[in-house]
Amino acid sequence: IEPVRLADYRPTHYAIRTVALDFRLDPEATEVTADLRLERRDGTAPGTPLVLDGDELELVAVEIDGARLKPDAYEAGPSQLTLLDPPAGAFTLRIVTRIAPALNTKLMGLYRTSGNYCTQCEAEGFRRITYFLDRPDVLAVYRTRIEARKAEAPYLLANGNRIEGGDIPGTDRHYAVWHDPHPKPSYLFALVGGDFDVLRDRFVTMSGRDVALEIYVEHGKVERAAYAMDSLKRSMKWDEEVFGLEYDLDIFMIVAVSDFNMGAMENKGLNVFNDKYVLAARETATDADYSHIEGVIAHEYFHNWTGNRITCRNWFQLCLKEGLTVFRDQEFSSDQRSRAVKRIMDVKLLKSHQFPEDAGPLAHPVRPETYREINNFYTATVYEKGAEVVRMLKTMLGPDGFRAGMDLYFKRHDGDAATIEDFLAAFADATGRDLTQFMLWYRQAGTPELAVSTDYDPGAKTLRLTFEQTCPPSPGQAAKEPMAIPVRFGLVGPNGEDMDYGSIEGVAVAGDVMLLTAPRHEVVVSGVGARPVPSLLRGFSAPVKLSVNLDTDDQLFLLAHDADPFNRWQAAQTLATRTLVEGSKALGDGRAMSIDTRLIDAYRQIAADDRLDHAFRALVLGVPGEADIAREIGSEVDPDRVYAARETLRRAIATGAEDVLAGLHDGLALSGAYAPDAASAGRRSLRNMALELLLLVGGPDAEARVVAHYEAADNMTDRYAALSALVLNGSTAAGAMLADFYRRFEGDSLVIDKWFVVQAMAPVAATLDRVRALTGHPAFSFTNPNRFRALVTTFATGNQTQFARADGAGFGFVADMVLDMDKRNPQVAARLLSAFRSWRALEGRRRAQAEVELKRVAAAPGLSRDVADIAARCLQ
Ligand code: BAL
Ligand code: ZN
Repeated sequence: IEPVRLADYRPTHYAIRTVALDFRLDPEATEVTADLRLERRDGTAPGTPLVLDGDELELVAVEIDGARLKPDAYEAGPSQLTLLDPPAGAFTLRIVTRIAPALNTKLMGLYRTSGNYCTQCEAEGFRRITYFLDRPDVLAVYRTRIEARKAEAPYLLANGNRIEGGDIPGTDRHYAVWHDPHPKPSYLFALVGGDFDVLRDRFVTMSGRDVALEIYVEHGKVERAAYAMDSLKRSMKWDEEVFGLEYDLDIFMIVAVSDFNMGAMENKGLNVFNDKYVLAARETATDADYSHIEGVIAHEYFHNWTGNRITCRNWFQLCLKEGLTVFRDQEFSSDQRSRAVKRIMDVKLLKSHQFPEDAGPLAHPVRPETYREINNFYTATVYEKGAEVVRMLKTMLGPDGFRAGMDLYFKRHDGDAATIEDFLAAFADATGRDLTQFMLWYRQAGTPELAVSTDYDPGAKTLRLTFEQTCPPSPGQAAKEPMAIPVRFGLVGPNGEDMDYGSIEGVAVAGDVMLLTAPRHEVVVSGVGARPVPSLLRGFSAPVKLSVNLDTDDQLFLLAHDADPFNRWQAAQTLATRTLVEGSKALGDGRAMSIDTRLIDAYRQIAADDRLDHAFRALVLGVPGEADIAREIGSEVDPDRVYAARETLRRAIATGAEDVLAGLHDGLALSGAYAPDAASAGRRSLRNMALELLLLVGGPDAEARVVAHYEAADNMTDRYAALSALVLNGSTAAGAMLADFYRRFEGDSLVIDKWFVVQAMAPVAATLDRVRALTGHPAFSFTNPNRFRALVTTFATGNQTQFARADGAGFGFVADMVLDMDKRNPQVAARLLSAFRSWRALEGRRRAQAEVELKRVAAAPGLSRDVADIAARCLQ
């Protein structure tokens, strides 16, 4: 497959000014009439052919200005329509296509979900509806007419405002017409037709626009949309207050569907959501679900400005809208909840998903310069690292400089299809800063490594800090240039408080941020009255791998005293990681694992410290995940040893803090009405962490405690915490509890997904057979992406020991699933295959097994572009 390259970008020869669409909805034969008002762009020679994209389309008719085209005037196939000699002036092209939503298993374009019609057009799904210049730099004003049988689709929705509608006399059909005044690219087009319940509300914007808010859900689920509605109103308010951005239509709609490839989609005025990010009730959704709903509702809403009003010139610029919008939703959640806790959770996600991606064969820059299949670039790098890059910009420019840059970006580019260069130019121009070097964050892949050595001279009262940055090679990028790395810092004095200091030489400093720009900086801090422990990269001020020559005592000191909560958490992670990396090596050599008792004491103290946030304490007690440890080990990884080391450390913490943990579990139970707010959720998270650890101590009491916790639970967070603790621990009572859980929630598909997830994660040899058997369970489905991901993708990405079994059977099963799924839904298949991305870091036997399976997939006939691309890149 030929790659698409950024360097080859050219604007289109023709512009599409307006689009009038007419849909006659039918499951097997929907007819789509598109009237496109086109004109040649300046500089295009008359007679230049017009080449429109298509995908699996059946052409019914094509006309120009009302006259049918002669067969020799065009060439048509399922994936292209070419007008050989278009008119010299502006003209209207009418294209009639026929599509079959019921047969659309890729869930791109127009498809069916639970008997309703819906669309997904990002990135290249619009071409599955009609022939079009299906790329983000072609902006047009859309008018959409939809017609359907009234009984089948009482609601007919599209982008913009509804301008007309009614029954079609003498038939059982009706219609609606929608008009979206804001020019938009085709990927933001949406249509929904179906039968729903609707939750309605209103929001008055800061300039007084009265906006109707509507959330469409499956019948009987309207109460479960209340939290989503509340999150939407808070998001609208927050964007006005923090960024001065206001909503721009009279209606904002969200439709929740059960079959969806992504989490949600920001179509103008008509967001379509995976229902797991809309529906929540106390008995069915965990606290994590609630916070995801809040975050995703905000994310899609915020796209209205960062994505829709200003869109991407081409798909290489995907991070222009995604990285920025993730940053915005992270900031929103930080303001709504606890900033420190949110920051730790975001960095955990970055380190466990993006760092491994950046360290393996699928590594790519935040703004890639080449792709074979754009669907494979909706990645942790584009989203999460993209958000970190925006965060660094704010750290470097300060809040006022950042806001000035954002304001200028909106002022300059509203209505444009823009680039990362445009984005950075707005900040450079608003602040007078040179961001040339900063641009490398968008262009260079790989996680920079920052090694720091510190040396205090008591005589001279100086602290010397030597910083050295390197960045490992990544595909297509052997050598890297030094990056601009903002390091937020403080010096923690002997009394545990931040110390004052004199001048700083050797690096540019603004406030508490040093800006590293060279491969090496020798920094001297003078006027340092006593030996400090430097606290570096506070708040994780740059997405780098930091190593500092601080010993255990210094790290314990930071864990106990650092004024920056993120670095307190990081100190615990650093100490635990050292213990686990050493421990897994020791276990491999047949030695016992050594655990410093001071570390266990520190965990105990954190657990017991009532001055600290509950959620924060729970996060500190969560030792690094298996993937994090594997990444730290780097090569020749044996997942069984990693798992054993991790369990040993967790058991040591549990044993060392047993009385404290029991006190927390007994004392933190909440009485009264359930609330999903951050404080209550934090309390539950600490109590559930205590429960999980207590089970590791063992004994009949521990298991009985978990069973009692399950029985007493009045919400899904607590109930599911008990279930996962038992299942993941391999406890004898797990089987009965799984059966009970299934019975209780049999009709509730989002909860049954959880039942599949927890079984796929069990780190025991029987899991593979169990997962294979569950693919035959009546509740399993290859057609519902959430269900397939719950069982199969969770097994591949959330169960390191069983996916990477030494006998290769886990890899073999997942490869079979990829090949099966690829025939139906290539995006879901490709996502599953990317679970192999760290295969080269495994020890020899497993590595060989993974390679066999990857090669088997790569050699299979008829692969989708999505899967072929991931297989080839994994093997390169
Ligand atoms: N644009 C795809 C879904 C999202 O990131 O919002
Ligand atoms: Zn997004």
